[in-house]
Amino acid sequence: RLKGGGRSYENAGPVVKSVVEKFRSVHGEDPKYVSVAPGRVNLIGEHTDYSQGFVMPCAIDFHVAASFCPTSDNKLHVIALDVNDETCSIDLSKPIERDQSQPWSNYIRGVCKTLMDNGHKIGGGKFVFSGNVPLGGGLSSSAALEVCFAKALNHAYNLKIGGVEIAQLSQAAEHWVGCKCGIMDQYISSMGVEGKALMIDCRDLSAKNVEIPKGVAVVIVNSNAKHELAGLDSEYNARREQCEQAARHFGVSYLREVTPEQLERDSKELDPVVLKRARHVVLENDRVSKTVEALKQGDLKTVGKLMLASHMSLKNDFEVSTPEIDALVDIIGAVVGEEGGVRITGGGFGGSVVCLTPESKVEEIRKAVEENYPKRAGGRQATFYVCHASAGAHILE
Ligand code: GAF
Repeated sequence: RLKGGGRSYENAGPVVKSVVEKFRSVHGEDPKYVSVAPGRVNLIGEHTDYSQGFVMPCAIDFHVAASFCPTSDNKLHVIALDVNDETCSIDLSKPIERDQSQPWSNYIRGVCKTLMDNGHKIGGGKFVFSGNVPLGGGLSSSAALEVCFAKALNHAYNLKIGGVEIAQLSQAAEHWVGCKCGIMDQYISSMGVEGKALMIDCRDLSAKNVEIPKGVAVVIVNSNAKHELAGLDSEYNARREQCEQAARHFGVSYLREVTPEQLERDSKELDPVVLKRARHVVLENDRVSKTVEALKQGDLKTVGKLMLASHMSLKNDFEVSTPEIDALVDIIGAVVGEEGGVRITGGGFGGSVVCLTPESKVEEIRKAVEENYPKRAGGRQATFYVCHASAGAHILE
């Protein structure tokens, strides 16, 4: 059994191989399991999840993997291959605190804490992590890390936690680290379906599979420009507070309850900035439902219009875009024309755009980006991925 050959992780890709090999070289034995959790790209429905609205992401073929073996003590020993093999030890019999000298470890600590706070009995283990989700690319590397680890502990300690609850606990871990995110990223990382996007209702946490029409490519272009501002989390949290303020104004718990008609009718007294945020959320929810319908009909022209409207709303009303992202939307939009669409994806303040396009246009888009983006982004190059909608988190033995 320890010879390897029969194990499903032996046939997996390079990230899994690297965590298995590292585990062997450090611990002198095979890991028992490997946990894998993907990043995501959101096709439409941005900054709506924490207002209990609709989102439509798919999991992507970039992931975080952890090789691991449970131990009989109360200590976690964790190696981060991508952070110069940094190691952290967590003693589960002591209170769990954040460690700002190893920011990556806080996601691990946060997952331990939320699992234990919710009554789940976990014990020690040896873990090696690595991943290929581009950091800072707006593709949810932190959610992939949390979900990967929660899934691993769930398996190691037979906790019997379902996929949606794995997502909720991972979201709570992210809150503990400092970003008051919605549920989208952890949900899709845990629950993603091979070959499909999911339309998630962030109120009842149900999801419907959405087919990506045949011959349509999902292209991600990373601007490679991060805008730290006063700290990304604080900008994000400020947007969330503004949405909550707007909900209070309309007398509802979440903006999901507000219709476009009510927005129009009852917003006279609302602070103008808060009104812009609310308008984005209310109309974006509507766009998600319309996009699902248009995709079902294979109507890429309508999908493209909705994606552009989403982008403009995130730029002008929600104010989370950047000049580099806007440049990518212009450059790609000019090639795609009416045959697809492009928009900012993820939380914003940098990161990536997502484009739905006929496969036949992918190379033309790549060329246009290579040629024109550096001119508009101070010499910066973008990174181009054609991605495949992938399955959610899983365990390899
Ligand atoms: C980030 C958050 F983590 C998500 O919950 C979501 O709000 C997204 O930004 C914006 O749609 O990825």
